[in-house]
Amino acid sequence: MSEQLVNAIADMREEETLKLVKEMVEGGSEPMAILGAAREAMDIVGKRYEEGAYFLPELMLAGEMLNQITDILKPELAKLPEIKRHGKVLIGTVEGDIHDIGKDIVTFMLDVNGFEVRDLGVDVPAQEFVEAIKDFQPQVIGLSGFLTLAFDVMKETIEAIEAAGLRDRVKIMIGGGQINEDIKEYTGADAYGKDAMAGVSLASKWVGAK
Ligand code: B12
Repeated sequence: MSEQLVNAIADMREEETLKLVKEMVEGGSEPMAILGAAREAMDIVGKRYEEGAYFLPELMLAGEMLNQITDILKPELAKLPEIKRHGKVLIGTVEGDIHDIGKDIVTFMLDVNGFEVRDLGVDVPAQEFVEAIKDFQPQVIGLSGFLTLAFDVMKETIEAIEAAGLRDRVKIMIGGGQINEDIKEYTGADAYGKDAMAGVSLASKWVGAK
């Protein structure tokens, strides 16, 4: 069924996609596994876009379908065993990048796991992160980005936090479609989280939650 879902999303069959997701949820499929299939489908959509088989409207429809899938899964995700913690996380998609579906899932998962999260939204300038750190006093910062140009912007954002004398007060995690360990090294972040649960685990570890 998971393969069927990957194909339905990748081929832009919206109605079938939503029907399948509902059936999978009712059949007891793991919500994280359903998200995994959606992510696999997004890679196919991305490739078709790169190859010129899909255009911007398809990317947009893929984004919409993903949002609808997330909405169906949210009540299920909220039922996952809660990891004990408590702390503040400031999150946002870095300047120049407007992808927010992945970030919103991370925000949601942090929230249902009891973190106080301030979400600065998308296309967030470095200085806005700096000001929000002063105001909100988070222990953890989450930077999200899906474009390759986000790598440099993440680096600049972390440099701005450092220049403001705030780097020692916060742990910084980064994530998003193309982010990996090498980008973590490049940007000077403390860690890279491959998915929302990794973000929750990192934040929990950093605030000393067991
Ligand atoms: C949907 C989509 C869009 C939608 C976004 C809608 C939205 N509201 O977000 C729209 C149509 C708006 C869009 C626009 C563009 N897009 Co686009 N898009 C995609 C697509 C298909 C899916 C992205 C997505 O949402 N994935 C699903 C989520 C759930 O992703 P995820 O990685 O599984 O998320 C998890 C982790 O990454 C992690 N995570 C995410 N953030 C964080 C943060 C932290 C702190 C942590 C710990 C973890 C974490 O947790 C998430 C949940 O588990 C990708 C292709 C792909 N393969 O990803 C292209 C893609 C990212 N887009 C691309 C491009 C080129 C664009 C445009 C430039 C197109 C254009 N010509 O205008 C614009 C960019 C505009 C801008 N300035 O940002 C390229 C980027 C290429 C590159 N090298 O930079 C991609 C890779 C497609 C491709 N292969 O060419 N896009």
